[in-house]
Amino acid sequence: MTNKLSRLLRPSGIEETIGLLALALAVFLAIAAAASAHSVKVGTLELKHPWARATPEGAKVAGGFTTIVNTGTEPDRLVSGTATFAGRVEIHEMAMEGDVMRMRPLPEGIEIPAGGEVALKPGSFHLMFLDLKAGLKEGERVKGTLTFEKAGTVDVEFAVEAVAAGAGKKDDHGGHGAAPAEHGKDGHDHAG
Ligand SMILES: [Cu+2]
Repeated sequence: MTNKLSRLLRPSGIEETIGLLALALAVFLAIAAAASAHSVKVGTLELKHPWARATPEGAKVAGGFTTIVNTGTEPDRLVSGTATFAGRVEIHEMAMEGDVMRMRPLPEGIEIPAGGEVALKPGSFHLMFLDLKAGLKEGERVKGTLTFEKAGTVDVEFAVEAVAAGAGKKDDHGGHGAAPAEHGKDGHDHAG
């Protein structure tokens, strides 16, 4: 009777142990993922993994990125931002003009469609941090705010990632981090 019982129990005991290990691993992975990919919620919006590009020595500008998801039934609009580490923040886009990649400020901001999402990413829409007070170093978190027409102002922590992070093809000018020197060249004098 006892033997029979233990034979019945043993396999499930092992399964239980494996199950617990798997659960522990899942929890660990979830925590690790949460640490590297944070997000911020405000109203019907979620800002996924806000990050800024680490800057080379002496740089005065940096790019900021995040994907903004709107789960609401009305569109909203990213209209402005601030940063503790920069004199001012502008909303920019990069786009091909003929065969040259140029960037331009978007004074009207960026619409986030109802039930849709907009990615601020290298080579596309981005935040432009101007008049940097200090360089941005990989691994640190820096603070700012973003303001939306409807959702209002939200505190955002940007994870600073490597200069080459998010760079796509070699010929896309490395998106933004490689671009400080190119800003002026492209006819956008950010110093003014
Ligand atoms: Cu820019």
